[in-house]
Amino acid sequence: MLIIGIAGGTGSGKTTVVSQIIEELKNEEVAVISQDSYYQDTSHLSLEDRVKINFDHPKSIDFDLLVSHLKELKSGNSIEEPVYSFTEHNRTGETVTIQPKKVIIVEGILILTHADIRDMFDIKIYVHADSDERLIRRLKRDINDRGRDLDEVLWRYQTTLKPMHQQFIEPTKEFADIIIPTNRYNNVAVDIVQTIIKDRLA
Ligand code: UZR
Ligand code: MG
Repeated sequence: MLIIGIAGGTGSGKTTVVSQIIEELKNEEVAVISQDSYYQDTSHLSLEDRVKINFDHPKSIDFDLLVSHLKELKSGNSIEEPVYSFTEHNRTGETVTIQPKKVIIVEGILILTHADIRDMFDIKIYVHADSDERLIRRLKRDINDRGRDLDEVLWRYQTTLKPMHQQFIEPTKEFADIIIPTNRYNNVAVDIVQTIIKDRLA
């Protein structure tokens, strides 16, 4: 089994890189796990209080559960990945069954901040885009897909996303084996990663 961690700031293009990497893999060969599914269970809080959570701080992630799930997969067992709701800012109570696969990809802004998780990755990737690019992408996504407005997104960016990025996310670049620049479309880096995967699987 090959476990690949893909980190990078919000709007850096992690999701795009993941879908490009797995394009040539068969469904039965790969599973993708998102850090978003592992936000802490916040059922004990009201929605009003959950909105105030700092979702860009490492403590918002249930790393214990993520570590234990990766260990299960490594041992050949399936896991129940929690399903997260961005409108409720909480787990839905539902889960999806993830079977162990030859390639497991874990993606998320904070996944390289945790030493135990870093140790479990065979390949660590950091996706880099300039902060203005990332802000543009984040604005478009939050306004078009998540029903937020311009002022709210900019306020969150300045007060939370930017400082958390500088404090926790950007420094994890030094742990990366590969840094993929995504200011523009980049297929060379993806080709290289695909070649490494094929090589390891052969
Ligand atoms: P990516 N996030 C939400 O917007 N709502 C939640 O309930 C949980 C997380 C955001 C989080 C972070 N920040 O910046 C982003 N906020 O999801 C990470 N606010 O996801 O890497 O796809 O941008
Ligand atoms: Mg994403």
